Amino acid sequence: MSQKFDICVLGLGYIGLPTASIFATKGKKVLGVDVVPAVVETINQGRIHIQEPDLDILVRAAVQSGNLTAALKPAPADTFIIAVPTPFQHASANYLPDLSYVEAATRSLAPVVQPGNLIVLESTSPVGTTEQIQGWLLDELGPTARAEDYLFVHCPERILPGQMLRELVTNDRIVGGLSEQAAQRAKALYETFCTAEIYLTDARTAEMAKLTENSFRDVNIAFANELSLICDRLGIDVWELIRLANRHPRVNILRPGPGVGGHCIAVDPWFIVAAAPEEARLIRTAREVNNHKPHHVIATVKQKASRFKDPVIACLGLAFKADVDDLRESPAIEIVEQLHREGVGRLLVVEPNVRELPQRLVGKAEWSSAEEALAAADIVLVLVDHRQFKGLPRRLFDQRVVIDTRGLWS
Ligand code: SAJ
Repeated sequence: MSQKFDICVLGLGYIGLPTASIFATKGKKVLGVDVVPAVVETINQGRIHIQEPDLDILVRAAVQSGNLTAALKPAPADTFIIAVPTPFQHASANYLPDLSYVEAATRSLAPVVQPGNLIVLESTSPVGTTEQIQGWLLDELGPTARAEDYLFVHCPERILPGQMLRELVTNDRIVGGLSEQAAQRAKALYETFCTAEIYLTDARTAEMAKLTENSFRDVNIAFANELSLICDRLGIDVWELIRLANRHPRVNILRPGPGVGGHCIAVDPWFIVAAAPEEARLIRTAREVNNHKPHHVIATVKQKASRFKDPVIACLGLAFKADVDDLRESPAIEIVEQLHREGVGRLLVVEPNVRELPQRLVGKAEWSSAEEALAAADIVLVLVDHRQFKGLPRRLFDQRVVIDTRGLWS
């Protein structure tokens, strides 16, 4: 590919794809790169492989304008944006961050990068990663390459799944540069579509800011989840309790749930814990409290189910939160799977935002409509507070044992 692009975005997932598309609709020539051929093909047809309200319209517009093309390999560009996953290794590896995708994406730039290029890390990353990508790139370019010839910044995304396209434009952004010049260049670039404030800082502070935001939310959800356990023990309605406590002018308790899902809040705090294990005691404990919550829900269901001979359990919702179809790291799926493993009863699953039973639950649970599941159920387990469930007539829940992990009607 000989054409020179304004921007080359590596990773066409939940962050890379909207970012590449919005730049393209603002007139930038964008190359989107993904290692999965089916993703590249889908996007080049103007279609999408992930679900997010209105993303299909944006991508179609970007591709039809001729400004967005997808490919398997990067090509020369003024700016490279890295938006690949940064998962963590599981408990056995002490939840250490896995930077292999960031490293591979960075090294793949070596054949095309030119002095003067800006390299932006958007992926949520442990403190020090922007310095590391500089190191990997220079290593790949060889001994003649000079660090000062390339500009590096971290510009974390903060968009909320379900509201991504609005938040992409209206959220304030933080740009942390390895140099002032790099940060200024990135600011000018993001002003192409971002209408909010763009704050400049150094790369390490920007990395930590992103991790801090998600840890703040995790700690606050853990407080709500812990309250729900305490209330279960003391026979208090946690939703009523929180509603009343929140009438205090300086109290704003979040909502308990079946656990914390998604691929951000349940992951990012571990990056802080891994970097400062002795200091990050509250952050670690919050993670543990939230990780424990699905087990509490399972124990509650088992206890209620023991009253029935052949219990039928209607499980309402599989997504990781309300009104999205994203099933990744969803506590609801973990709970349904474990209920099956423990043989707790017949499991009827309802998920209005997904077309069929996810592969992981095939043979373990039955796909059902809300009406059928509620008619057949002895126990109704509310796992997600989707708007479709809020609209169900209350009489359908009468005579059932209801375990409402989300406070559907609160
Ligand atoms: N949850 C609760 N109780 C609550 C709020 C959330 O149990 O009161 C649960 C949700 O059900 C879900 C999980 O927490 O399982 C996470 O949901 P969320 O809506 O809090 O956050 P995400 O993961 O969709 O998006 C977060 C956002 N971060 C913050 O709000 C600080 C978003 O702005 C980030 O861009 C995103 O992480 C990310 O990509 O890092």
